[in-house]
Amino acid sequence: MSNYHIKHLEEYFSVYRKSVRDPELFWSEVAEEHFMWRKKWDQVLDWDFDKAEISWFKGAQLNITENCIDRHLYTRGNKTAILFEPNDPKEPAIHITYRQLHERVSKFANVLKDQGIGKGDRVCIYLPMIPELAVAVLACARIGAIHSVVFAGFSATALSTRINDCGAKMLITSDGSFRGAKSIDLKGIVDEALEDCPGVAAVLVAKRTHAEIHMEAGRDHWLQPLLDDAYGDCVPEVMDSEDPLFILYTSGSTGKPKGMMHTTAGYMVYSAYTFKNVFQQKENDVYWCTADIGWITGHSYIVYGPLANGATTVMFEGVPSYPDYSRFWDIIDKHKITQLYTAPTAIRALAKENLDFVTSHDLSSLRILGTVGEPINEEAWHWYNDHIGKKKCPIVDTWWQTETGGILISPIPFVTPTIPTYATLPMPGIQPALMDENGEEIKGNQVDGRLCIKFPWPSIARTIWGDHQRYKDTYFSAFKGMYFTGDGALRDEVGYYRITGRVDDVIIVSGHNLGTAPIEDSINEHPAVAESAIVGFPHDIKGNALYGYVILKETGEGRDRDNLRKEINQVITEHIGPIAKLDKIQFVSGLPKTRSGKIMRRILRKIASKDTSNLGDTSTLLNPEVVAEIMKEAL
Ligand code: 7RM
Repeated sequence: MSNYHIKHLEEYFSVYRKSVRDPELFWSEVAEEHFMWRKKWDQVLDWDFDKAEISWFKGAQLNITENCIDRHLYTRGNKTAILFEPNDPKEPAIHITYRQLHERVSKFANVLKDQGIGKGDRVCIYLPMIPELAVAVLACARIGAIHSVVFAGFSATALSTRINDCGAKMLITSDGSFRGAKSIDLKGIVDEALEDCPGVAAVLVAKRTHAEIHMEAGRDHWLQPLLDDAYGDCVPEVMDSEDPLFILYTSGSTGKPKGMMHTTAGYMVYSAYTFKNVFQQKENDVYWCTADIGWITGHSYIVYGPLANGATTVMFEGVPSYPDYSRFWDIIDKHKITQLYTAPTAIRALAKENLDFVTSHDLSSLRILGTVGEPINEEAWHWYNDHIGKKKCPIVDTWWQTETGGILISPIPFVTPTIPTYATLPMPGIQPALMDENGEEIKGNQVDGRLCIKFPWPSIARTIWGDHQRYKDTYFSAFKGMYFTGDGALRDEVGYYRITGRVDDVIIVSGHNLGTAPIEDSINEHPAVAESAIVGFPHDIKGNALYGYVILKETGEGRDRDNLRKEINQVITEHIGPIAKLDKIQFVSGLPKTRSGKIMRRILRKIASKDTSNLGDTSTLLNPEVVAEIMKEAL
């Protein structure tokens, strides 16, 4: 039996039991079996959830890039590590082998050193999805600098807030970026942001769009000439297991963004372990995660997890709609992708388009499909299953968070039987608990509650950068001795988990707890509905009533609105019951979304409650124009 790679359901159960019975033995075996250590640990785990203190593999020494790159050179030197697919399909794709990656990362690392960056320094990376982004991340890790990647769709204010919060002294960026037919003046945004960032002494600028940009003398340096002059080998910095690897910001429900800090050894072990199992990776696979490296999904499942396993990982610069809506399917066909990992929001957007975009491409290379980021509704699940996987590819609905570093609940494909909308079973080492409002654990099956995790796993975030108290308050105070996820979940009769959404999205109507996700699911079953979002608003008698924002498909556009409203409520009544009927239904052309594709319900709640004097922080909004439209037509 291998702890590292699970291939049968019985094996899953026995590995899982072992991981709970003796977590330290389990994780130490996984860590021994598959990674390269400069020095082994003295203690596997030390933890205290009350103080929010966790360390794994204490006393061990390693460098994560040795695990992700160097050790593959003997066996996979000429294998593609990173396959870069540019925004413009007419531009050639670039295959970067492990050997080339080694050289590029080494050179970049030497450039960082020449610029005075060393172990423990924070380096902010604000780059589009070009190879330099992955290389910069790895170069930081090579020399022990702490990277903080900021998604290149964020505004100047969002960027400067993050730079200042983590105290970055260097910024790595590019002249501009391509997104579909648009090119974006990234450096202009950087210049604006840096007006408020006195701590940034140097900016390295990669060339991508070749746009004319301002270069601040003494501060800004073109990257390429520095790389050309750099030495192609860089001795990796020997890091302690608990040395910080990166800081990644995630928005809280209130207040400023939280800089989640992840450390070296535990993060490496867990991201690699879950990648191997959740994607059942084989040597000749071509794996594609469509996320941006600016999110945790990109960190763990484009860069670190795949590379630690010697996989080929695709980096796509563009968008699903350019040059047309067949781009994803075109890339799968072109590169013979074996695993596709994407977000429900992308699936819904693509499912709205003509099916010819899909059927004109050969998708037979696909073996496994994945989703992440939000609950997937049944309709989208079936579309993905029928039209993309041709009913042959298991769908892994992976539940996790920036804070968890890796996937916590997910089917293992070809091992765990899947059910639409269920993330199914915990990964080995993960001990979920459902809690009630009184802080008691709800035992048994066919129950729902607040989702907590009872025991640490290797890649749990160690703190919020600069604010350990907030880390403790946010995650370890709601339920004593537990990590609180902020999500609600139900456990069905066989013990499968279904994530029902953020618990702050639960609406109590006439004393009934209603999750927004199941209502949205049922509305989306209506043939004329493309997408929807439900929020609560105050109601004299019921306490709260439901307000639905609904995007229609083209086929619904010409129809009588009041009839549609009746039909939608009829569908809800059928699926959930009359209690979940909507008091108000507003038809909209879009929903306010964050740049990572999550609906900003806070704004929708305010509009529904006619409380629009202060919408709060909207700086992470992808489509602010839609907010104005919704407000104007609010009911
Ligand atoms: C990986 C990521 C975390 C929040 C999380 C959930 C929601 C993520 C799923 C999901 C239902 C899923 N990190 N979420 N995955 N909900 N099913 N498979 O998304 O920090 O950006 O977001 O996303 O609410 O708490 S994140």
